Amino acid sequence: MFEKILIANRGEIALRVQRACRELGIKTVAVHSEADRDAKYVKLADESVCIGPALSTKSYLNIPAIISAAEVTDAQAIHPGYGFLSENADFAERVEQSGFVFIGPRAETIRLMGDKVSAKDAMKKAGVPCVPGSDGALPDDPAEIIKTAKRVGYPVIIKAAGGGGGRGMRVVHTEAALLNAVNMTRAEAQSAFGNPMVYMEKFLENPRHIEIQVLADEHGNAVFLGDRDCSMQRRHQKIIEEAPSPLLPERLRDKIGERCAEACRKIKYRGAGTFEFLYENGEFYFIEMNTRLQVEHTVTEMITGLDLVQQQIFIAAGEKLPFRQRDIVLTGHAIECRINAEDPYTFVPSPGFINRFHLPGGPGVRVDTHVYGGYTVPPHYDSMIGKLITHGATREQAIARMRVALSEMNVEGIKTNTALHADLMADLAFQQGGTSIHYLEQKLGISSK
Ligand code: MV4
Repeated sequence: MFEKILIANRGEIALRVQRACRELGIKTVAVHSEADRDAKYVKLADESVCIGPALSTKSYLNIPAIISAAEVTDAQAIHPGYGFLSENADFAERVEQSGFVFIGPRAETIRLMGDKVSAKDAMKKAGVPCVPGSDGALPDDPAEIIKTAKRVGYPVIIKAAGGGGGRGMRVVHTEAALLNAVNMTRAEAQSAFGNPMVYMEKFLENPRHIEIQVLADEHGNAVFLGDRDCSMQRRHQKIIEEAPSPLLPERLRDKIGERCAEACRKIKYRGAGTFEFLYENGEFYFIEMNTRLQVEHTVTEMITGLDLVQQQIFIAAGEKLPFRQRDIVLTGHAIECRINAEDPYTFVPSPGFINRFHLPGGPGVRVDTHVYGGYTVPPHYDSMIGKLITHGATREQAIARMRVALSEMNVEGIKTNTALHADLMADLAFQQGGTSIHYLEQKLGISSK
């Protein structure tokens, strides 16, 4: 097992990884920007290294600075968290070339999944159901593009191979608009991702976003850890996630989960991963695979009783998964509310000094945060300051616990989105479950783009 791990991230996930290490008796190295110098989680780490100024590109995205920090502290492995360099194949490669273990999939797997065309192709071949569409990237020939759209059927969506997470997409409703949309998406893809490749899919009008969590080791073992519903989102920012997905028949969950685990075995996946699907009319359609730990891994932890960060570490150390699929039991229901430093209705960020910070507690309540009274939320990074997670025997109980937890939570000095979460816990459609990816934007009265 590793003796020392460097955590190449900040905020709540840096603290989350640190806790997992400390439980295992592994020493931690925190890296931080000048803006995060005084954060408590930096002081809590066994060692810390300043890797640059506040601007992410000069610190948390600064590959040479992070590798130097691992060298001077003699760390053996690097955990990338989520965001920043977590899905950067070049970073994973340079970490390994420098003699450290990257806690995540092999660089070539990250690269495969980073290109959405090659990811979809690999998953199709591995037996995962995909959205009907073009066979790979669209060709240049306009006649071929028109033919493909006719076969797929309007509306279609044009997506950039280098995109993902909602960047570089365009919906097309008529043949008249097709070629222009393809050209525009290509041009944007070229300038945003340096890759003009685009592909076409049938546009699903009102799906839910359901994802499957997997773990796979280097010895050919893979399991799925149930599913999560992440449909409650605005402008591709998830705000509430839950596990399991409401109103999803158990038979369908097991069937799609087994397909994902089998795909992991086929592509020799290693580490934690997430298969993202659109779910509509009882069918799953693969869209992307995430090769990192996700923000919402916590709801899976609550219903499985597993520590996903520790499992990542065991896998990276070359161990075998300590369980089989039949050992994975999903218990109760968990909900996560992302607590953001922002106005609850305009979504304008609200960084600054927090003079009072009171956390909820009680049975089935978990809070993952690096924040405390007296902390200043820096303006340079993502506005998420923590995650409030509740677990209950039923979805109703998890919602009731969330309602109470939100009422106890008190953050003074900055605005947070807790009022929006309280509104959603009281929302009848949310309570019934199964709302689509468009529900929140419709409720807030804004268009989906
Ligand atoms: C789609 C889609 C409808 N049909 N693909 C947006 C993020 C990216 N991961 C994929 N996205 C979508 N792909 C087809 N064929 C609708 C979306 C989409 C979406 C997906 C998941 C969560 C939120 C979303 C919000 C708007 C659009």
